[in-house]
Amino acid sequence: LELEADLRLALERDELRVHYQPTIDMTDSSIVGFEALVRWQHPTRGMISPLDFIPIAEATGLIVPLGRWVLTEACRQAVEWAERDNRRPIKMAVNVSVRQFDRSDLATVVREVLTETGMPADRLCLEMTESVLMTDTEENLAQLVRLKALGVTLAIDDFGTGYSSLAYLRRFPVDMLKIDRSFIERLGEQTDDTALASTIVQLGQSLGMTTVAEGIEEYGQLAALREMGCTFAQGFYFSRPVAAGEAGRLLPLPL
Ligand code: G
Ligand code: G
Ligand code: MN
Ligand code: NA
Repeated sequence: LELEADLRLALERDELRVHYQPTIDMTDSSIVGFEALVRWQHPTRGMISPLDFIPIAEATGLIVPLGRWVLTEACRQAVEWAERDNRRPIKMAVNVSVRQFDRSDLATVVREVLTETGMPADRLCLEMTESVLMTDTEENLAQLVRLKALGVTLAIDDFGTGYSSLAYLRRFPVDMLKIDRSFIERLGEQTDDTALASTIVQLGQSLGMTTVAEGIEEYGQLAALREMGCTFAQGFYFSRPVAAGEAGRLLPLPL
C-alpha cells in the first residue's frame, strides 16, 4: 500500500527511468533496435524492478499514465539517436499491458505520442503478451487493426507461454513473434525445447512474421537459433538492459 502511494507520486517526482536492451540481427550481428524497459529509482528503497511495480500499476490503473510516459520517453530517445546518426535508424520496442490494450483510445494515444516526439511510426514496435490476443473477439481485432493502421509493428511477447490459437494468429495483423525465454534456456540440451523453438520459427516463417529469440545468454543458443532461421536475437549474451547513455554507446559511432 505504501508502494502504491509512492508509485502515484513517482511520475511527477521524475523517479522512473527507461533502460534499453538491444535487439540484434542474426545475419550480421548488428543492432537493429532496442526494447524499452522501465525501472523505478525509489528515493529510499533504491532501484525497484518492474516485476514488483508493474502489477501494482496494472491493478490501480496507474499503468495507463505510466505506459504513456514510457512510450513518450522511448520514442524521444529513438529520435535523438536517429538525429545523431541516421544511416541506419534503429527501431524501438515498447511493452503494452493488457490494461492499456483494453482501452479503446490506445491507438489515439500512440498517434499523439508519435506526433509529439516526431517518431516515424514504422520505427515503433508495440509488444503485447498472448493474453491480450488470446480472446479472439471483434473488439480485440478492431483494436489491433487501428494500431496497425498507424504503421507501427505489432509483436507478441513471451510467445509460446499462453494459449494462442493458430486461427487468431492468422486473423490478427501481427508482424513479429518473440519466442519466450523459457524455450531458449535449455536449447541444445536433450529437451523438447529445441524442437519447440524451431517450430515457432517455422510458424513465424509460414505466417510471414519475423521471429525474435529472447533471453540468449550463451553462444550455443545463438548458433542454434541462427541455424533455425530466427530473425533477431536479444539477451544478456549481447547486453543487459542498460541506461540510455550506455545504450547509445553500443551504437556505431556517428560519422
Ligand atoms: O526488465 P525486466 O526483465 O526486469 O522486466 C520484467 C517485466 O516487466 C517484463 O515482463 C517486462 O515486459 C515488464 N516491463 C518492463 N517495462 C515495462 C513497461 O514499460 N510496460 C509494461 N507493461 N511492462 C514492462
Ligand atoms: O516479458 P519481457 O520479454 O518484456 O521481459 C523482458 C525482461 O527479460 C527484461 O526485464 C530483461 O531484464 C529480461 N531479460 C532479457 N534478456 C535476458 C537474458 O538473457 N536472461 C534473463 N534471465 N533475463 C533476460
Ligand atoms: Mn517485452
Ligand atoms: Na518478452
